[in-house]
Amino acid sequence: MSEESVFTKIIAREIPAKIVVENDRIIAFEDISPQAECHVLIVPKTSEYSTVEELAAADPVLLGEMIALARPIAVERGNGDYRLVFNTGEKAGQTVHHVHMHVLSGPSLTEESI
Ligand code: D5M
Repeated sequence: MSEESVFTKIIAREIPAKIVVENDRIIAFEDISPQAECHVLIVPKTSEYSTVEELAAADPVLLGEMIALARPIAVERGNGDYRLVFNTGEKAGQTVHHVHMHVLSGPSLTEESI
């Protein structure tokens, strides 16, 4: 990656974020623009991967570790059920090119909402 992403700056504590959970490989923090009562981003600390398909091909275990964090976050901050979103590519709305998983949970999620 040529330029540091905003997430790399959060990981380095160069800019603030509301951190939810962190371990040696992953950080999770509140989305700055929440789309549900619970909206947390789960982000691998490495900046090697821009998209979920790159991550899945290179390190599926890390992807699994990210997914495993979703349930406890949704239980603690939402209603227990959750939606995972990986926007992949600019035409799908990806604005930060450091792979990240949106965890959405709460009563505003409906079958109709995206
Ligand atoms: O999602 C990128 C997401 O990143 C979007 O929902 C806003 C969020 N974002 C951007 N900057 C910050 C900071 N500084 N803190 C927390 N959340 C942030 P995408 O899938 O790329 O559209």
